[in-house]
Amino acid sequence: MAKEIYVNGKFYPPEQAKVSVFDHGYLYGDGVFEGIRAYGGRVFKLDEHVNRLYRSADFLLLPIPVSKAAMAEAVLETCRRSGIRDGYIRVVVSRGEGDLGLDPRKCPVATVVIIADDISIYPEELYRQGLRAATAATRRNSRDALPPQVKSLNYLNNILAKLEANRMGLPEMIMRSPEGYVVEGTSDNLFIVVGGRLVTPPVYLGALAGITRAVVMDLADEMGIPVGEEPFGIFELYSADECFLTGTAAEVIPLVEVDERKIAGGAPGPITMRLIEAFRKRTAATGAAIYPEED
Ligand code: PXG
Repeated sequence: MAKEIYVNGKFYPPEQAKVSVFDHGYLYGDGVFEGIRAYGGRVFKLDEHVNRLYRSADFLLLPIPVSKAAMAEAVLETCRRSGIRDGYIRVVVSRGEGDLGLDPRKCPVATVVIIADDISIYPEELYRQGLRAATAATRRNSRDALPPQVKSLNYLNNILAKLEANRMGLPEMIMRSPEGYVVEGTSDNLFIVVGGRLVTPPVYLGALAGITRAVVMDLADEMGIPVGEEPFGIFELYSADECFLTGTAAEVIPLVEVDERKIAGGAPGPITMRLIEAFRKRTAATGAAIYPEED
């Protein structure tokens, strides 16, 4: 459980960890975030998450008041103070406290919050049986408006899609680009397997450059499975040999039904199962040590 929460360089018990109602993260969704996992006392892909956080903030011209190295150390220290070995870490950087107007010049310093908590994950049987999903009516944001590569505090189109999922009693939705290409889930990237090859939508179509996505591409490479980043539509999704989603929380999870159509006969495919196993080995064996004295 989160015991001590990092707010602007200091640690507070959860009930005392507070951010101003004048913070532009609250007033305008003006900020960025990361969701990170710890496995067995190690933070998985910590530098990659920190780098993505700073890239997202750079796009918003939002200066983060600590160095990347200090941010990585603050993440580890937050885990230590919460006694986390396996868990979920949320880093939030918002524009900071300002007045009620939009102008970011009124917010002299960004607010940095780090929470290390338990993780709620999909039940293990879903990794053996696979998820059901549907295509959402809500599209990904246009890259000409707010590029979806920016992991910003404005997740409203993902939330609208999640509300669709809730209404349909489904755990996930598949989101398309404004042009109708298949892009990703509400908080997961998507892969299909076609003729022994992995295909995932390119980032320029509006997919987040997922850290889990990159790990899966790397694992596939090591396993000699070809991988391509290519645009595809609903036809390729419905007729794929296999399909799975990837994300920090979901890891690698099979998708076996979309829009009440079975994919690959409605059961997880062999390449998906091999990748799930390889991913679990990778998360168990690598990462930044939270408790270095144990190494
Ligand atoms: N696409 C989107 C839109 C995301 O928000 C991913 C893909 C997967 O990326 P990573 O780097 O995690 O492999 C995300 C992940 C959660 C949660 O608690 C996760 C995300 C956002 C909000 C909540 O599962 N981001």
